[in-house]
Amino acid sequence: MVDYRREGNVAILTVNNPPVNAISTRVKDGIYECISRAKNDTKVSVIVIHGHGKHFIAGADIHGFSGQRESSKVVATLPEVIAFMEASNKPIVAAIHGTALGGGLEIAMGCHYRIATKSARVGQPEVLIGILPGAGGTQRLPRLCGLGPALDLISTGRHIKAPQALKLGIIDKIVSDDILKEGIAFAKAVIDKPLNGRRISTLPVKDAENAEQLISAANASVRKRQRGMMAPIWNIKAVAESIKLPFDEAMEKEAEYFTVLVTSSQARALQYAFFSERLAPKWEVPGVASYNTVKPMNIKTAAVIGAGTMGTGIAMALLNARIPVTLVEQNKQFLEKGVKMIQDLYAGSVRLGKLTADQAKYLLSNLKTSLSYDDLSTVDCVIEAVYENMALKKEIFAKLDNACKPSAVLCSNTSSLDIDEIASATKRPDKVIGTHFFVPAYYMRLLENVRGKLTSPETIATVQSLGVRIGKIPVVVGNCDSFVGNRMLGTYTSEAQFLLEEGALPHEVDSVIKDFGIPIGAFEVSDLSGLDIGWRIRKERYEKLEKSGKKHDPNARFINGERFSPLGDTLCEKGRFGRKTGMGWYRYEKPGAKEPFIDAEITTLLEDYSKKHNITRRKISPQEIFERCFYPLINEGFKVLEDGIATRPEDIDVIWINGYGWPKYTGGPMYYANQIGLDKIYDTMCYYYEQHPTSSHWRPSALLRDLAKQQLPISQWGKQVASRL
Ligand code: T1G
Repeated sequence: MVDYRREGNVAILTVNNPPVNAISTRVKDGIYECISRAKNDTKVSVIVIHGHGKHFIAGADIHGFSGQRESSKVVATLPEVIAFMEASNKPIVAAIHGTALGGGLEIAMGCHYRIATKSARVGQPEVLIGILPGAGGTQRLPRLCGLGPALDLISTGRHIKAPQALKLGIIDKIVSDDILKEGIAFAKAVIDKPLNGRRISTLPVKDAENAEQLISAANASVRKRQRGMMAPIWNIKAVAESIKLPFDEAMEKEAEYFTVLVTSSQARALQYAFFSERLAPKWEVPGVASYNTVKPMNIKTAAVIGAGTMGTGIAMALLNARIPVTLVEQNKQFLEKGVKMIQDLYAGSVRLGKLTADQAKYLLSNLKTSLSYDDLSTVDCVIEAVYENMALKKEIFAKLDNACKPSAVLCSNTSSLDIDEIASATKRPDKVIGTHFFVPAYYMRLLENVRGKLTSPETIATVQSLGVRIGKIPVVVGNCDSFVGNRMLGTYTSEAQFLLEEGALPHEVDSVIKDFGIPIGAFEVSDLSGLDIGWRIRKERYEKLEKSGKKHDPNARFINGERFSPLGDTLCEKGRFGRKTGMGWYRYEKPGAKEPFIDAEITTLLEDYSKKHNITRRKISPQEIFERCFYPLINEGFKVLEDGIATRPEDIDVIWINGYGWPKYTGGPMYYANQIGLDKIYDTMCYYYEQHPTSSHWRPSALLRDLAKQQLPISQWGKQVASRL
């Protein structure tokens, strides 16, 4: 785990715990033992510590917080090991490459010098997994780089690159990529230098005089950006101790606050989410194939069909990953508008300092445009992103099938339509798959990859690997109406509207949703994305219905015996499409404005609606709003598992956290259900099903019922799921 060797008078400690050199008990013990050995070795004058493989040390082993701890040979805790390093009279140099994160940076701060390669990153990301730096990070970092930057880094968990770390004084020098050679050379140069002033715990906190202002600014930022999370608050509290107490006493406070957080349900949920996000790309379709049995195709070039918001966003996601893209539109004007959108977004990134002008120019140089599918004969992959219309998509896929080489993978960015039907327009259904991106596609991390009946394992592997390459978290799901995310969302939006019919107002429903931690309410999001989008899809469904001989009544509150709310259609008929028209479920100052206002017209519309349909409006409690919005959504998640549309509960949680703003600190809907208690969810579902028998989303899932009886931990639901498929 930690290797020791000596080169002349330099002791070299190599941490070797793949894949990221996480600090397990054995690594901690190994560091202690090797430092002791170096201290006692009279031939050693200086010590270098570095990491084997891609990283220096990426922090404590996250498995260790909830799982069983390995027993330790050495009694010292990690903070004690770091204090032991700092106290050494032989200088210790941390030679950093890859990342020095969490406990990794804390170990580096226990050293007397830190050097790093230019691409190395450092940070204290503990807050992101619900805890705080528990090995002196909250006390040494403000001494090293100042209170302001330390509060920022520790409360946000963001990583910074070596050049910025150098500016902040976190590292002493940037060196070439041959990190060990550089470490040894640096070590030799500091052998005789006095260590006074190099032991960070002995230094004063920089910027202490501005503490009050800096701490209150950090707290204000947390309240705004990390609403509902307890860890950022405790992280700030721990850093604040650095200006109130001497180092040793403040370390005791750090340990105390660490215990509060590490035992919290938010920390467990965040750590579950951490591992779930890393599980998602490792797809598994029981009985078909899995990520470790199939090789993906290498995508060298891609095309995107449609230069609207979605198409341009997808093109940017590909360009950002250095994949050359041909953007195709049917009309020159649309194409030019799309290109301008991309150029403007890159120009914005340059203004914000996220890209240099040269980088933006390079990315744009990989963008080609075309008005003809004939230009797509050599691309490896095409992503269609036109509006949701089956006939149009089939026409496009038939054309693509003719124009593209036989090995090209054809993807649809549909958010709800049948992938098998789209694939049926081609002679290569094995190479057709859904790649459902989320707006804005260059930013949102979720990629819901929808496999059709005939999609080949190689095609699945290809889009999963493409997803990782373009920085997404790809999740494989099966083909059904609206797939996983939107299928579950459907129950939530329906129920939110039923609540309006019965007495609630949009802002009342939205505030319960936001209080739970979803950043934007159901009606606010509907106004943001435009009510007309759903209306267009519904109108297609009404047309289908009419074609099958059933007349659609625009006032109908039931379709095929199922409760339905025509309120969304009513708003659209009045031209209330949301923000873009300055009115939707809310009123806006002008079209395109962001701030929603309660609209008296909507209140009157709802009252008239209830009267017309003989519904007595009543005050609906926040608890009822919560259960009615979220329990059917959770229940639908169990049905999705039952149907084999998702194969793991973790995948559903990843979808909701990364595509729909579900608060990560609750772990996702399935994990959260487990926290509430599946028996409680099941009983509540039964209760509401009796009240609302015409809404099938209240019918409790059989899987939920069975799991509720068994009280299995979420990691073992898979067996139940597999036994049903
Ligand atoms: N513990 C255990 N496993 C870890 C790990 C960790 N800290 N970090 C990564 N892994 C696993 C991960 O699950 C995956 O496993 C593999 O490594 C590659 O990761 C004392 C209390 C380092 C930037 O929070 O941010 O220190 O899926 O897919 O994109 O005060 O991993 O292959 O089986 O993410 O190249 C603080 C978390 C801990 C760092 C690499 N440290 N890690 O990214 O690969 S708490 C963190 C990351 C702590 C101290 C406190 C990233 C990465 P598998 P990956 P990557």
